[in-house]
This record gives sequence, structure tokens and C-alpha cells, in this order.
Amino acid sequence: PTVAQLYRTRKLLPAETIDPAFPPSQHLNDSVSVIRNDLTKLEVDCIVNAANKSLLGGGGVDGAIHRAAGPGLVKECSGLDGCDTGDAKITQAYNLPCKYVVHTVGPIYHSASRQDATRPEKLLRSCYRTSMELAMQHSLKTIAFPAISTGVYGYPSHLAARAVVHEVRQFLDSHVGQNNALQRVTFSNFEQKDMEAYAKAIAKYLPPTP
Ligand code: AR6
Repeated sequence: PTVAQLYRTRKLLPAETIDPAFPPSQHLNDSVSVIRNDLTKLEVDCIVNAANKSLLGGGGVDGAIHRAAGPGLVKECSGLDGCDTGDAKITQAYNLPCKYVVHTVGPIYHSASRQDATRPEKLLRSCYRTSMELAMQHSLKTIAFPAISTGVYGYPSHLAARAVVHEVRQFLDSHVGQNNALQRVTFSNFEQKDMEAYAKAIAKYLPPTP
């Protein structure tokens, strides 16, 4: 469903939760979707992998992507010389139904992050922004993200969703009308906590058109 559809079935949160700097936009409502689904099943131009710096596979969504893609993926990844936190690299998708996989490395949310969350937030925003830039450089139009860093890496879902939706809204706003702009960004969550976190963040930064 699109965000607009999501809100037709959901009672709106109080108006004061909407950030006045981010008024409703039908264009954006049609460009962003939140779904609860397995990322490896999506027939989008590219899915984004929440990888680790080695890019050689792991657990969680990374493991699911490598299992579904088959051995060609790790073979290609092994030639990429890893990836820094907040950065992204692109590969073919092998047996996956999407066309490409963007591999990004989210920040680990340490106990120190509770005192100063600016650094992990910058890195998390960078993961999403860099992945979207990479997709655009490859003329891709549709991209689907998991809730990066909110699993093994421990980033609190509500803080992650707020930073991510704000970053994506700014990114889409800054490319409106460009012919290489992304047509659809999908947040493909696995867990209820992330669905709730995204509903709140979207009400704030991507409010539905009245
Ligand atoms: N589709 C969509 N979301 C999924 C799927 C799936 N198939 N499987 C899990 N999730 P995590 P991280 C959700 O731990 O926190 C790996 O070992 C999951 O419920 O996969 O960035 C890497 O190699 C959670 O909400 O990624 C790294 O070492 C979200 O995806 C490390 O984990 C992210 O959880 C990265 O940790």
C-alpha cells in the first residue's frame, strides 16, 4: 500500500504531531510505502542489504538475502574490499527477484550512543542517502529498505524510523521533477515495533494529503 492508502485505513494521529516544516505532499504520498514483508521477495529495482563491513554475509536480513541470492552474491561481494559504516556498494541480484542489491553498513548502537546519539544518527542517515544516490546513479527507479541497524546492531526502532523518514523525505524533496528521480521508496519491515515506529515517523514527516 502507499502511504495514502495506509492512512485511509488508519486513524490519523493528532495534527500537532505533524512537523510544520514538512507539509503534506501527494507526490510524496505516492512515492513512499511501508509494508510488512520479506525483502527477498520484492520485485523492485533494488533491495538494500543491512550488511557488515566485510560484505561477506551474516545473520538477519543479510543472511536471508545471501541465502535467496545464491553463491554468486558472496563471490561478487568478496571482490569489493568491504564497505565502511554509512557507505554503500552495489551488486547484481543473482537468484533474487529484484535487479540489484545495494549493500550498506549501519552503525552499531553502543551504550555510549545513549549519551550522544548524533554520530550513529549521521551514519544511519548516510546509509539511506548513499543507497538512494547509488540507485539513482544506476538509473534505478524503485528501492526497498529493511529497518537497518534495528536488529543485531541495536538501534532503537523509534529513533531509527524518525531519522530515516526525515532523511528520505528531504532526499525525495530535493530531487522532485528530475528525470532520474526515484519513483518509489519502500520500507519493508519485519517486526511490529518497526511498523509502529514508521507509522509515527510518517505522520510527522510525510503526513497524508487531507
Ligand atoms: N526482510 C525484511 N526485514 C528483515 C528480514 C527480511 N527477510 N530479516 C530480518 N529483517 P539485522 P542490523 C529485519 O539484524 O541490525 C547481520 O549479521 C529484522 O527484523 O538483519 O543492521 C549483518 O551481517 C530487523 O528489524 O541488521 C550484520 O553483522 C532488521 O531487518 C548485522 O546483522 C535489521 O536487522 C547488521 O545488523
